[in-house]
Amino acid sequence: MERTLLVIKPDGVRRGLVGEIISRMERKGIRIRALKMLRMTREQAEEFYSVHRGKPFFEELVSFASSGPIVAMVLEGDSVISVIRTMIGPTDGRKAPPGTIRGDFSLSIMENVVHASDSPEAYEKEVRVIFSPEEIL
Ligand code: 3AN
Repeated sequence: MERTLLVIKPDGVRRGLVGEIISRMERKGIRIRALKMLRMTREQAEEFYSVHRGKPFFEELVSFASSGPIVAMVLEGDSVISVIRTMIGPTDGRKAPPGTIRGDFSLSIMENVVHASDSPEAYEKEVRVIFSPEEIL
């Protein structure tokens, strides 16, 4: 069993897509091990996206990620990292195929509704920004 972090970003929460996205995870058979709503501080967002530090969109990304509440969850399942990356679709919502979360709900590369860890190493780093170990069941 593998774990991953899925974040419904401020645009997804603002647009009322929380239930839709959680429902897709549950229908797939993925287990929720932790779940919370929070607003990331600037410092948390900088740490969360530290691999993008120095890129032209970093500043805008950090501002966006800390612009409002997010819903973060730890999910568990067989090959869940790649399964969820498939379910969310490619970064650019304009190119993401219908049936994926971004393909169905985003027309933007920045405001693309969700984030999901892309490797076990990324999960370990990202989960620590948002959850303490006791919060994961
Ligand atoms: P993904 O979320 O698909 O793993 P990453 O990790 O390459 O994509 O990018 C992280 C976030 O940074 C994206 N979800 C998006 O919000 C933003 N982003 C990535 N590339 C760009 C870009 N070229 N212009 C603006 N924002 C971007």
